[in-house]
Amino acid sequence: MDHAADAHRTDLMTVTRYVLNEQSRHPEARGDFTILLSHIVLGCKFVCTAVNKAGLAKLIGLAGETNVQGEEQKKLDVLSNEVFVKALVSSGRTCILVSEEDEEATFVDPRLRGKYCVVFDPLDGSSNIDCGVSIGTIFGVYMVDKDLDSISLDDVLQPGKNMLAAGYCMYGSSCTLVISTGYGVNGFTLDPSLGEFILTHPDIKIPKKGKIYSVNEGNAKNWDGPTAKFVEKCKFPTDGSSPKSLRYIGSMVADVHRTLLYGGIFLYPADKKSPNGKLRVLYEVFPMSFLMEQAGGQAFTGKERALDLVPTKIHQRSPIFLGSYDDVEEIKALYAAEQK
Ligand code: AFP
Repeated sequence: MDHAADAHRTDLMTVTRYVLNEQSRHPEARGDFTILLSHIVLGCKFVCTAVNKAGLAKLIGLAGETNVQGEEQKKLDVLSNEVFVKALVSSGRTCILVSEEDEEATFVDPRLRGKYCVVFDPLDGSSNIDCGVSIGTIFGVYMVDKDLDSISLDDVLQPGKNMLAAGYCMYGSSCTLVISTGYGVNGFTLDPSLGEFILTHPDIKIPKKGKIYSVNEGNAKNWDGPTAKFVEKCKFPTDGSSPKSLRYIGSMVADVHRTLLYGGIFLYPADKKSPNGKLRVLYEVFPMSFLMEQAGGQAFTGKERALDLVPTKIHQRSPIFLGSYDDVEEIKALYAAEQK
């Protein structure tokens, strides 16, 4: 038995320990955010287990189908939503929840209310479940600073720059939680033997310029001028540099995770058919833009800094270009040139 290695294993930076350390930045904090995060982490662990056994348990059947025991099955995204809603409400620290799965926002029962609003996509990329591609949960957290009896939808219809924290959990070859509380970005990997997320990617910084672009090129015929020019330049650079590689999974968490670690740009632009793009502002565009900026990258909508956008509807969409600082600068320059 390697006792030295075992002793080393007892000094692990778990996500809870990390957030408790972070709490010391705020002497007035009473541990509410740590409690909220531990409930989000519980939801991620539960969904991770469900995703891992999806093929075996036939959990991926359509909602309403029955399994061999004759019990009604739930589709994984429906199940994941229930898990997160229950985990967040039972934390006693939330007042408004916005989920991709629910048409309306959930206003938490006044007896269970706390000061945080959580916006989330419980299982993003779920059309990829059946073929085992990485999928994930995306979340963002706002704080309300007023009497909890007077909360309204406006408390979540805030620009992304007002988010207190954002993150995602990717269910892939390993289960990875990436989070920022506004002081950089850190990545944790679930150690299944301990059931704990361990800090494996401290202080993630995105390369200033990348060699990869990531987009659904099947939509190219409907793109606007700047997007078409940008992608053309990725393939046929005119400055003597090498062409970029194309990588596109079609699961935002996986595409953004690769972009964060390897650099490059992820884009889901507007097109003639979808003038606002596809991705949702509150629980896709904002959390990922928050993480990109915290890692030293940028996020742009085609008109403005993504985190400055003020949403007017909870399920609003926006075009998005995010990734390495220099790559996003290029697309910004193309849009600026078109304005002239
Ligand atoms: P699904 O949840 O329907 O699979 O959509 C995934 C997603 O919202 C996001 O994760 C992807 O980046 C994007 O859509 C992919 O969209 P396209 O299939 O249009 O490329």
